[in-house]
Amino acid sequence: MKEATIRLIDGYEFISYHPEQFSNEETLQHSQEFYRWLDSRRSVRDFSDKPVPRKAIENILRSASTAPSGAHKQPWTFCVVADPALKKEIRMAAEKEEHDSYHGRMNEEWLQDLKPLQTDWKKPFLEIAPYLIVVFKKAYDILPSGEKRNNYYVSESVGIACGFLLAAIHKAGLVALTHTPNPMNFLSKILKRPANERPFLLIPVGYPAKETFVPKLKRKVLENVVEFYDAV
Ligand code: IYR
Repeated sequence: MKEATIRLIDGYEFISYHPEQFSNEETLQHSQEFYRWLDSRRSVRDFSDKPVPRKAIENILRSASTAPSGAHKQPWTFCVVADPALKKEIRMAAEKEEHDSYHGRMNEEWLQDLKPLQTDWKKPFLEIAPYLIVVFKKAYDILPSGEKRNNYYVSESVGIACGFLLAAIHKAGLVALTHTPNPMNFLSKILKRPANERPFLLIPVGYPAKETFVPKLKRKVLENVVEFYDAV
């Protein structure tokens, strides 16, 4: 490993960066292996109640918090809910909203689009999964003095952090669901979050149930999601 050196630029400390480098062949191999591994991740709705080590959750959240963010503000709070009474409260509130969504708030096209997933308003996984990670985005920061400070590209930043979070969960052999009860403001109330935080995603985490089935989905092929602009 090359030793890191410090350089002062306009009074700010920079550190030399030496990311791992591979041969072209190794680069190809690593990219393929990573794709295959990431492609094996699936959203899961059937959880086991088997306990998950708290330290694993802490490491997963450390990974999520390495995500790039606007002006490096890291505008996120991950609330980790393990208390059964709180999980029950969240389930009740989510199901109330979801019931109304499935019975009138979502239009026919939306309901048809969800048919292959076979979801409904009932969310038992919110009580079964050992942990609920409730992700909040921070529209702005509040300094200890009470002064407000701006955050930038907040949704982009928190979205990327959630991507890292899901990858870290997968790496640990755990499963998750990116759940979006709508509206989500009940989460701010139940978890008593400050005014600068808005709920972003509700992510139950745990081991999969003994028997877990997921929809047999096909992912779009590269040609349908990528446009290359090569020299002609
Ligand atoms: N929030 C509802 C509905 C739902 C919406 C989408 I878009 C999904 O991909 C899946 C579900 C629910 O969680 O059931």
